[in-house]
Amino acid sequence: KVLQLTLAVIKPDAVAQPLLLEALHRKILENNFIIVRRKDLIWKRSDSERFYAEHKGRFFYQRLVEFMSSGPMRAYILAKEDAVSHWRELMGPTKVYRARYTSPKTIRAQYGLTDTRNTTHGSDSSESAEREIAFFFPEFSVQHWLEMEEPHFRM
Ligand code: YYY
Ligand code: MG
Repeated sequence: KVLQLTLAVIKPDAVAQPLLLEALHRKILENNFIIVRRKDLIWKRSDSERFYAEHKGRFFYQRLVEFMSSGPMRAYILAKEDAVSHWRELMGPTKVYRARYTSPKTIRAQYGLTDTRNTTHGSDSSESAEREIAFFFPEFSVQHWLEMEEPHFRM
């Protein structure tokens, strides 16, 4: 089976709650993702603006940029078969109240505070995963990982 990489981020609202951070880490493991890399970091406002450039001009852009640079985050590179869609499924819909209505067992439904403070990020395609992994982990080489690490996880 082919392992796919995705970027998962635990946002500042969730990192601020140590037990929630721990629970989300556990959830990743319980769902059989391989934790390829992990990093705790704090964004400058300019990092936030760059990462969310596609949303510039939307009504929530300022509050999003502000929030994502408001405190520590934890980023993971995760690997699994269909990692991108599996992590998105676990997260649930972007909007917390919609998530609570349509998919109450998802992370955002259970722990999200608002549409902006929605606990987690996940790449939405393998193309955005590649771009977002490079953004968070500029030192990471997919090629090197495929050669040196991925073979150890083959079943
Ligand atoms: O990929 P995902 O995070 O599920 O949603 P996007 O539509 O890409 O929006 C990115 C980010 O923007 C979202 O996680 C929170 C914020 N946001 C918001 O604050 N208010 C909205 N109405 C929509 C999105
Ligand atoms: Mg998105």
